[in-house]
Amino acid sequence: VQEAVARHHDHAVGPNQCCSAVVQAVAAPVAAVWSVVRRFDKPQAYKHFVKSCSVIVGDGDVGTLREVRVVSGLPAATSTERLEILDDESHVLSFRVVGGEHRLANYCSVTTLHPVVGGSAGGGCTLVVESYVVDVPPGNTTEETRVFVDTIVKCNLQSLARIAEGLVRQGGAAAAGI
Ligand code: A8S
Repeated sequence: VQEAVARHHDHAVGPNQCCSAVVQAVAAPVAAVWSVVRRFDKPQAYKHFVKSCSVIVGDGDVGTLREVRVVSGLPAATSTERLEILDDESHVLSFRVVGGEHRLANYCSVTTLHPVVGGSAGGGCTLVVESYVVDVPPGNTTEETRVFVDTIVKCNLQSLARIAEGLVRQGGAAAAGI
């Protein structure tokens, strides 16, 4: 796990940028978690801050562009995002923010899934690692930016855990895509 995490989460961080990572344990096998994460066209399946999402170009492969509408109450309205990496073998997804009405310019994240050996759940457990790099918005500090984005990412990953664990409870291996 260490080696895979080091390889995928080593971001180049510019002078006015902020970088961080969030780790979430999920009591569901990698295949179940990946079935939710890999759907670049459906971030609203687990990201509660996403109101709706439409694909602008692409078929869900690398290069696909999506426009996300954000729920009210956040300092944001829309975000245009490009799929950079989708690796079904290594379970790596990365996207980059290329536009939209929000304050997180040049946001780029990488999400990787790692099987936990000897996990307690019958079908296995998963460690999700999500790291990001983003420009520090004018008027904010690096620390403020990290707290804001870490909070969003933590919410997303906790929701992802609940949904993947629910898939396994509901339909067992078949629903989990194993
Ligand atoms: C993600 C992660 C993040 C999304 C952020 C950090 C965002 O969608 C929200 C609020 C903002 O202010 C920026 O994986 C932006 O989606 C919820 C619109 C990009």
